[in-house]
Amino acid sequence: AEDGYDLWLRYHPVEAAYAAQYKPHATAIIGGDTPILASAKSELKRGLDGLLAQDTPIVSQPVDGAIVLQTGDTNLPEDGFRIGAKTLDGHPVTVISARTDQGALYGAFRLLREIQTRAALTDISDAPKIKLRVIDHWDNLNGSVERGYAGTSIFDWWRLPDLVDPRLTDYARAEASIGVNGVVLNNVNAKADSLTAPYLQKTEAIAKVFRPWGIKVYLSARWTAPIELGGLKTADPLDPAVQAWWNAKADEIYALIPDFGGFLVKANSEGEPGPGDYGRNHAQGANMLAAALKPHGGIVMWRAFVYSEHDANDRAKQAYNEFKPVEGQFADNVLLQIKNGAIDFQPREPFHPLFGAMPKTNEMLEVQITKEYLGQGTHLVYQGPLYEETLKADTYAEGKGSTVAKIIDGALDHHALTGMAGVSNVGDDRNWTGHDFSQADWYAFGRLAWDPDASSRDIATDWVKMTFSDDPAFVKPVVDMMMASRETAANYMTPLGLAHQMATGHHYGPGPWVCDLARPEWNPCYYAKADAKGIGFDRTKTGSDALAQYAPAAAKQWADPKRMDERYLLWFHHLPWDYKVKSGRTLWNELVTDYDIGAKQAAQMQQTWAAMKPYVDPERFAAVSANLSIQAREAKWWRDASIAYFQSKSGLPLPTGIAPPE
Ligand code: GCW
Repeated sequence: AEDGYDLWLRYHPVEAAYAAQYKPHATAIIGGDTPILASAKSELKRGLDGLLAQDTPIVSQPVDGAIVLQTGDTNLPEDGFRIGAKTLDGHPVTVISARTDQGALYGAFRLLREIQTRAALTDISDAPKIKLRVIDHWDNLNGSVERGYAGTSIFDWWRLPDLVDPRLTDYARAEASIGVNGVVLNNVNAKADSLTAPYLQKTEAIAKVFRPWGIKVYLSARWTAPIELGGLKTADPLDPAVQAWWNAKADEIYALIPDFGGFLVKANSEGEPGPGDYGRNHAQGANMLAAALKPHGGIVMWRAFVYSEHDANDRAKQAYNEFKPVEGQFADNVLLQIKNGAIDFQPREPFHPLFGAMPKTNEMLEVQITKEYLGQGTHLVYQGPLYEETLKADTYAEGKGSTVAKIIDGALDHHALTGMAGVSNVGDDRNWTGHDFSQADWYAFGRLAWDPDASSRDIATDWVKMTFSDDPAFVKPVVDMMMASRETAANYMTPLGLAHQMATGHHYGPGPWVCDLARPEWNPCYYAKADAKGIGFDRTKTGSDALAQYAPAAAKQWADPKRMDERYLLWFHHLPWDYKVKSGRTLWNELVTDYDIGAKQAAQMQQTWAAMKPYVDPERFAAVSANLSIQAREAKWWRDASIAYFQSKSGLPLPTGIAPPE
């Protein structure tokens, strides 16, 4: 049955004409026997056997048409590869050459992708631009997944290390196929238990599965582990006993897992403990852990997602206010992991003001693959364009062209330690991600972490071909639908730069009226600030002045409501209902129109998909259809609930042509 388990690694036979073209160049597989090369050979065999409907031998001597994995090419960048035709001992072969085993593995996956997408086989060379390409699981040790919408965790901590689910190998294959080389196994809201000896044994068992696929394991570290596990009185990073505890813990971990990646830390945010509890700053905290990991080659990913109710004037400003003052103080094996925007994975946010603001610090980007604020497990919202928008955003930190991509790939400030993290959307559902189309977000994350300059449309095109069908009659409309889907969701959830209008706690449906939560910055009303006169969050000089956290040239693009991209309008400005937007409509009429467009676009996706029936297997066709009908219904719910609430503030009639709520 077509249950989506194979993801984009769906090696179904290509059409005969293509097979005839590829077969002469895929007669056999040759390569060394290291664990990673063994993975590469087994994947090539699996892929070629399936795609070309043949039995591809793994041989040890060159034969005509063999695919040869060659490593040790020091002319190539680490983990890069080159694929090209060569003659070996008189035999015409295709060589995948690389410097490292991992590079050869990536080359093998790339060759398969070329066949899956029916590309003409030509010479290719490629290398990752970002060093750490990391998936963050928010998986709890009890099997639940924070903000997970695809079942429970794939890590069965209960049965590990004795029972190692073979599914973990398929998981590792999928991650390796998109270039992911690190996985954080547990939630950033961490429990100390994950650092106890029994759990480290379990982690080691997972590391053993991941290692042959070039993937390192990392753990989220609980700040107060020295107290909870070590019986110490404090977790003060400047206390020698605390330092000694972490040093010993690092030694213990590396004795078990010599290639352990390091720690991810959420400190002093949303109630998690941290160095701030002892009057120490983030750099002092991060550096203490970094020192413990350093002798072993480990790194710390320190999250910049911090905010508290004590500074609620503008939550969007808090991270910058806390981190900017410690610029230049982080150890060289620390990365500051910054969410794409300053609030929290909204349908649209301007890029985070910390990007470019700390040139001496290794800055990495965190995006959410799981769709906490984007319809979760049921809405089709392809996030490639959202990630791309952030990566292409110009911070102007060092003049024009200082994009987020150039900051996180190290080019702008010459950093060698670079990274991009994605919060996983994987669970134990048969198809891994719940919604079949949510696989595309995972895929796009990997491709963009490999090449932050890649195009989300090209990525969607590859994904669609690999996952469903390469028939142009299918590919074009489906890719168009995916590309429009994020804008559609922004329209029916939070048009014109509104943010955080989702209902409390679960963040699924609309809740713009919620205004009574104890923590002001958790209330949707705090973000929209709608009243009888107008709507929007004033982040200019007359308001919170969050704009001033951006480089002047970046701030300029949003300073004047008349001259800006209106998709960010209410993020930065509080405006009267009768304010005239670029379309000539009043702000009120525009807002209503946008909600309505979003709802109509969501309904339209159902028609697009209905016409795709001949190209899709019945199982996945039905599953996607069902989700699209939920989405269309809920887009209307979003529209109607939001309009009704904002109308209770504006007191204005609906513009002509807009049907009243049903
Ligand atoms: O957006 C918030 C989520 C929390 C999450 C937090 C974070 C892991 O609602 O569930 O906690 O972000 O990123 O730390």
